[in-house]
Amino acid sequence: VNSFTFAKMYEQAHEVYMRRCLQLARLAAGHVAPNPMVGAVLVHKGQVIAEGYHQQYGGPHAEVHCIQDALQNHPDKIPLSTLYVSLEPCAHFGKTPPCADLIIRHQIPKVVIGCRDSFEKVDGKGIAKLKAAGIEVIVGVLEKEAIALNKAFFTFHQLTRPYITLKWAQTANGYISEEGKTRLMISNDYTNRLVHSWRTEHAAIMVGANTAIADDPLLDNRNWMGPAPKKIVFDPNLKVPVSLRLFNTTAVVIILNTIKDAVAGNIIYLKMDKNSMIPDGLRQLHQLNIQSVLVEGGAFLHQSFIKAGMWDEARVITNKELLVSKGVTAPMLSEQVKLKATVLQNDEIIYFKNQNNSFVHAGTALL
Ligand code: AOF
Ligand code: ZN
Repeated sequence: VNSFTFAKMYEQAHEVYMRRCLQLARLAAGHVAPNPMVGAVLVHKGQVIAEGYHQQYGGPHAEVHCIQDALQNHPDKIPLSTLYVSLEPCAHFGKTPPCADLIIRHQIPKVVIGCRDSFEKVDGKGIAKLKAAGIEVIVGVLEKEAIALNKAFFTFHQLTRPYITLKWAQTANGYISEEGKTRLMISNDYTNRLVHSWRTEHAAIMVGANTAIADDPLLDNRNWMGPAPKKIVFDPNLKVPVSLRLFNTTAVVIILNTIKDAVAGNIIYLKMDKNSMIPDGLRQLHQLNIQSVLVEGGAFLHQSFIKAGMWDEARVITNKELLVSKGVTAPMLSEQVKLKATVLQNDEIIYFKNQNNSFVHAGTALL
């Protein structure tokens, strides 16, 4: 066995343990946002002796759970083990004390990290702290997967705007509405429920003023379990009446407009710059800590996001049996990477990724 093979073996071993971290991290899906999902394992002589993950927003981080597990079962082995963690250990006092300090205190000699944390209070400081304490640190094992796992979190912190998912439903021949009809029923019970699961996985849902008025949607997630997303109406000229059904809710409703900043009950009016509505609107949503938005149309709003280049993913539902002869055509994506297509009943569901946002890698965990 030559040294090259040894190197390869170690690399693969790192990946095996990191894969377990990612698996653990995913157990918290839906429970930790806007925090990232994070998993950790402690390995002693090739054996996993402890595991942990960030389980609850505001609760202990992955490293804390993992080290607690080790303290119960293998306390003597901790200073002789390697800690694997899918995200850089934190260095700040947030809702919990810094994980880097905990690792140092327990004299763990080596830490293998999936990817760096781009949250400004961490952003390399955790790695620096560990190194300064003499700990051997390896960064970037299964990095693409680790980033993809928390794609909204990284987009939010690196691009200072929410992660944007565009969603629309179209007929077999590419129309999203039919001329002369107020409502074209493209979706069915299956796709409706799917859309509600998508809504639940985002921090907010957005529609344009015309769609809000024409469809009078509830914009809630009643057909899926989980926290209620905020509702956003893109209404530059404030023409949407508050008598619409979407306002009849305890959820926060944000109205992006060009006229006023104000708060009225659960309604927040945010004034955007007329000349750069999308970038400025998104900047303000970032300030409100909204990490991800599902944009549900209509076509004009979708096109505005596409034109601004400010979108990350598109999810298109095509009813393969429905044809109309005249209407509004579906948005066009110029830069698109087709990631996956599935068929649900009579519908094809296609996922696209904006390839210009290169740092959000299409790892296995993307979808
Ligand atoms: C870690 N391990 O398991 C997680 C980390 O408010 P706090 O104290 O919970 O801190 C939240 C920030 O900590 C979050 O924005 C992210 O940067 C990092 N999350 N760090 O060391 C973990 N979940
Ligand atoms: Zn931490």
